[in-house]
Amino acid sequence: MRFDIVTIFPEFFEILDISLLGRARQTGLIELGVYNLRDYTHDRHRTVDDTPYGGGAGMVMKPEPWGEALDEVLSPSADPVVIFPSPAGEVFTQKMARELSAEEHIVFGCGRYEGIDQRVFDHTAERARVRLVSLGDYVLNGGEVAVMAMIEAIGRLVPGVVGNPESLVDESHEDGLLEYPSYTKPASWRGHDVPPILLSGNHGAVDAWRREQQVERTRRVRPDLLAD
Ligand code: JEW
Repeated sequence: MRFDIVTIFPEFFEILDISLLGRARQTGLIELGVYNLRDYTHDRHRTVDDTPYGGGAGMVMKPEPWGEALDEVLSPSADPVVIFPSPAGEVFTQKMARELSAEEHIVFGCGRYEGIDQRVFDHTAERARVRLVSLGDYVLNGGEVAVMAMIEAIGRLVPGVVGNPESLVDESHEDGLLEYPSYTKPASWRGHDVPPILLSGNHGAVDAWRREQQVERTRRVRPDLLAD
């Protein structure tokens, strides 16, 4: 899997060198490229934004630097997916992360200000599979934080990146339910005891209890997940 990121804040992604995916990068399972959008400008001030046609508050990202940056990042690629984080996109889910983990090349375009000139999406869609993706129904200041979250969610599903593949199937959202509560030693801590069933050694009873906890938790906190 190769991830490429176009951003005006390339330093933001330096943390990826030492996080979970750092190991997967050393082994070649995941490749990462980070591109500074300002490197694709030609004026003294390296301008990436301008005032919106039609008026209104704030600034919009100019199309030309995006065009040149994406020309370079997309050029070696057979069948890339280009993801633009956007509050107006489809909501990112575990299902989407699972699907994207099978891709060979994902390019992320990080907007700032009030967003990117619409023609960048339209033009890129003529050369690649473009998706506008929202991390959730709240407004961030730009796409960088959303891209970090998506890379972590997608990258850990790439075969070989997370140590034990069985630990992945048990997780929240993989089966449409929230996770069951977890406990470790000591068995009693500050007056709070581990549920005795977990100390019983009865694996069938433990599995049933955990499933019951998942359903109860999901019904209480996220009834919307049970609806579908
Ligand atoms: C998000 C990218 C780029 C994603 C999620 N666009 C826009 C916009 C912004 C502020 C006010 C109005 C529109 C900031 N912004 C982004 C926000 C992604 C950009 C600029 C984003 N929330 N916010 N899930």
